[in-house]
Amino acid sequence: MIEETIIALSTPPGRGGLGIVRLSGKKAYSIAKKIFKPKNNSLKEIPPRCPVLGRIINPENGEPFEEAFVTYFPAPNSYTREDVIEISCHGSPVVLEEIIKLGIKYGARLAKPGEFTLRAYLNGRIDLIQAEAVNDLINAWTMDQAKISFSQLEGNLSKKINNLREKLITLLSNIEAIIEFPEEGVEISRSEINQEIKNIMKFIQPLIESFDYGVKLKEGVKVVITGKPNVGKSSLFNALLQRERAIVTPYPGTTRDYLQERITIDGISFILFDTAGIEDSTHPIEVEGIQRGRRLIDEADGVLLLFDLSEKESEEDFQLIEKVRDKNVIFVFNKMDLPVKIDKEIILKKINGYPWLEISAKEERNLEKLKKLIRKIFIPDEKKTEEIILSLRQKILLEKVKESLVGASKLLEEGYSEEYFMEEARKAADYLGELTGKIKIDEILNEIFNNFCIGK
Ligand SMILES: Nc1nc2c(ncn2[C@@H]2O[C@H](COP(=O)(O)OP(=O)(O)O)[C@@H](O)[C@H]2O)c(=O)[nH]1
Ligand SMILES: [Mg+2]
Repeated sequence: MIEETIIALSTPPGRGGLGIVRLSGKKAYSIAKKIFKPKNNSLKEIPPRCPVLGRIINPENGEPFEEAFVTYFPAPNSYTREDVIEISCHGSPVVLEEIIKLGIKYGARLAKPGEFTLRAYLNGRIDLIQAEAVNDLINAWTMDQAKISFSQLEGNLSKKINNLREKLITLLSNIEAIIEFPEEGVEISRSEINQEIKNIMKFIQPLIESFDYGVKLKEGVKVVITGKPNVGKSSLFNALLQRERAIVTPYPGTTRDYLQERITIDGISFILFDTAGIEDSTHPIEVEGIQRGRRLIDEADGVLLLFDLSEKESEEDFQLIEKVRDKNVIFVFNKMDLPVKIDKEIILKKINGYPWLEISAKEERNLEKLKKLIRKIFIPDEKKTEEIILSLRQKILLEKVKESLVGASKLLEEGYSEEYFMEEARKAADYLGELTGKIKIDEILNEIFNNFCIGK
């Protein structure tokens, strides 16, 4: 399969200032020579790693139809380690499609999602953790997330994992040597071995724990705004988004389905939900909206429960407090610009100990304070590891590593013979190998690269 030359549009589909078509494989250069003529007639070959200006032509009739810069990256100094050609031209869908058609006509085939990166992995330029980081970087919502992916792309997490695997393998081969050549007189005590295993575990555990934070970074922290009808949920939603996304009216029951939008607070991506509120209603549309709101609360990372300062508290407010009590919740007293009618003391007694705040969604008062509170309360502790795991695949493998190490350590402590211990420890080393892709599993590769965009 790696014999084939692949081609794809590497910029997003649609019209734009620039469009880039990329080719990788043995025929990339010859295809470029066929469909591209440098402006400088004396240039007989396309020089390596240097953009050359020229025209794209249809070789059948010699007719030029686009101006382009072509860059040639000869193997192995390219993204895929194969010969790569990048054709940078106008972002015109018809022109780009024509170039791709010509590429296919002269020997390339359309690339599958992530196939360029897959080749970079198969050809040994990057490992699997780095490949996943490429996709995470492309899909990052915030700079914080992008920076983590970039660090992984640079190989920092891989280095750590490789180190641990090497440590484990060295330990195993030392033990093997002792078993095979007892006459050499080399000795490692069982407690020394156990200590070494525990040292490795010390690195694994924080990585596993970092996933809770990582997944929040990657997917966004879900925050649901709830409260009685008319307390100002949609107004707060709009104020946080800084645009009139939700309809706001003085009539209760305006929001029937829920709305969701992303906002970034202090480098973290939040998904904000405006709901219909949890009111008892009989209108079928409203009932459905209210049920959806309830489900959202169950799945939320955080809840903002709103009260209306300008209205007397009601039984409904108290019920709502009970409903969200076991959640990560911030209580928000809205409409602080109006005369107070609510008995705040009664509410505060009920929400004893939970964070709360007064705001005015309408006059945008205390919104910055609220954002700070959201950031503080709704995000799991930032783990003190340098590396943060963003991928579930990585977390699951790390858990398996841990399990095997715990097992190995137990076998040692319980006095089983070395063979049993070594079998467990070897498993851990294999899982670490799977993590970086040193050990290759085809189904996993499909799963990873199918999530990529075409052209990457
Ligand atoms: N004075 C004042 N009115 C507000 C405030 N927030 C919302 N409102 C008004 O309260 C009414 C209901 O607001 P809305 O956001 O639709 O409430 P929801 O039903 O909870 O989504 C509207 O007339 C808003 O203009 C506020 O902070 N101060
Ligand atoms: Mg509303």
